[in-house]
Amino acid sequence: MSTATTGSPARDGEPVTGGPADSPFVRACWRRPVPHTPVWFMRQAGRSLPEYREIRAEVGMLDSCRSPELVTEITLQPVRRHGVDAAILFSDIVVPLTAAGVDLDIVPGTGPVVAEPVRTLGEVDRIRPITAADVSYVDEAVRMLVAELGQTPLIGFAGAPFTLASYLVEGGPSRTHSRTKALMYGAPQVWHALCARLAEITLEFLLVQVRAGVSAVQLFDSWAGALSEADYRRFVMPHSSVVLAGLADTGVPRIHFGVGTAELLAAMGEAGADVVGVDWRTPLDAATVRIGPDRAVQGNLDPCLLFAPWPVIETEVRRILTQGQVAPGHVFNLGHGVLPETDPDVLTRVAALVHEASAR
Ligand code: 1CP
Repeated sequence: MSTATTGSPARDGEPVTGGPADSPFVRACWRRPVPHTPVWFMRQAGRSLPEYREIRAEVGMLDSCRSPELVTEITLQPVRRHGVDAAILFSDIVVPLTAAGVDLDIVPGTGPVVAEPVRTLGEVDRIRPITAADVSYVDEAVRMLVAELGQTPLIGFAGAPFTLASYLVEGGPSRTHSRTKALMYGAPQVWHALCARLAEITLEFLLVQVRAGVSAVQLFDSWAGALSEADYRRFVMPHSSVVLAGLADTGVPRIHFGVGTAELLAAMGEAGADVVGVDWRTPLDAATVRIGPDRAVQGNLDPCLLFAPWPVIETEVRRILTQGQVAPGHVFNLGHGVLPETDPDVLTRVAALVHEASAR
């Protein structure tokens, strides 16, 4: 493979030769031919890796996200270990919220906890827009990583307005998202003001990552599956569309992912995605029918399957590769993040199997 990079966007015709923009991962996102199906794992960096746990034993989660050196090391760990086709920036969806002045912490064993939940217009107004300077540590980490990664693409990411709003309105993780929905249905003007502000913050956070050199972005709307399609289209999609449309001319593919989104797959594509992430509940061939021919798919091994005996895992990986061939582009992944108890050697073996079984 040539090492030449052309800064030109990979979209609409002109092939880009060499560099991460010509990697199997980015090519699959653009529905171009690939030498093998690319694979990475959501939450590949993190608690399943002993080398991660060792680093984190001494540093808090948000402090590690704000240290470009630690972010670089933690992001590279799964790339070295598993031979995956892409790295994902080590950060968290709540990092831009802290930069916007929200008082929150990531509590071990719980997740993000917000000191003062946001439920009124006055509280929305206190969340300020961010500038690149507010997240300069992210810019620095991405630049360091791009230099280290060479041909391997780096994925940037952010949380989508609904999923971020859910943490802000609930004050922390929620199973039902009941307060979030109460605000959405009961005070739609507050809801839309909150999501508009979050879309603005998310777009700037992603643009910082794109300007610093990420090769793709993923917008995580992890909890959007809690909504009906009608409510998704009315209350959420317009805001996620602002984010995705704001990235349309950057030349990097946009992945849009949520859990339990079988009924939302078409809408999540229409929101402005190049790749739609699919959880394990919908086979990729059926998902492709819903999403249509203009977008690639990403997924979708059940993370719990990694605890099954190897022959069971192998059968499932091969099934997903076969069903993924129906899609105009397929990036192999899990249907949601790696669970902390996962044996990392199994992930390495899955990555190797995906490469070997899909080699063309
Ligand atoms: O101490 C620790 O290690 C904390 C665990 C942890 C980690 C490793 C949290 C707290 N965040 C992260 C990193 C992280 N978060 C990454 C980078 C790692 C990688 O992918 O390789 C990413 C992409 C995220 C994104 C994220 N954070 C999402 C969207 C993805 C998803 O899994 O759906 C969400 C919903 C969060 C919130 C969050 N942060 C942390 C936890 C435990 C949670 C979930 C809490 C809940 O259940 O609501």
